[in-house]
Amino acid sequence: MPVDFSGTWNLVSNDNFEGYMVALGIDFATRKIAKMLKPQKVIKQDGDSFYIHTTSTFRDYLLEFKVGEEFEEDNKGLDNRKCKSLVTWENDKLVCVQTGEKKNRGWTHWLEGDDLHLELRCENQVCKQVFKRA
Ligand code: YOG
Repeated sequence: MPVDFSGTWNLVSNDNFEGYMVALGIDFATRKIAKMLKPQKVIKQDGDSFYIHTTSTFRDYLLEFKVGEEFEEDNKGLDNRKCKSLVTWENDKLVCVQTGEKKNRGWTHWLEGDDLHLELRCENQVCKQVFKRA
């Protein structure tokens, strides 16, 4: 059975989100708000087609892609930098490389027990998030 990330997921931990936001150049006032948030992810997966909607009381971000097909990402409402993104499978992990102005930018999703894990990377910073099913 291939892995299926579909579902509604609530953030339960968020390690070094501050460092990740600093690396992205997010200003102090926005960081202060952002780190209080408990975002929710709604993921719809149909084979290699993904819809990932990250929502919060402050801002939301929608990403739709197919694994193996590079796309333009605008990061609207986040750092607003455009990049070229490519998501691939590495075994059961979903790995995104975001090529652009920021070095070493990307993220990895995987399932561990009943939890959804997300590692967010930018430059020398790694943020580790864990989500539980709503
Ligand atoms: O997820 O790319 O699931 O897109 C990363 C926030 C905070 C806005 C959230 C809004 C980076 C202010 C998306 C938080 C910080 C701070 C809720 C992570 C930037 C701005 C949207 C992400 C992938 C993988 C799918």
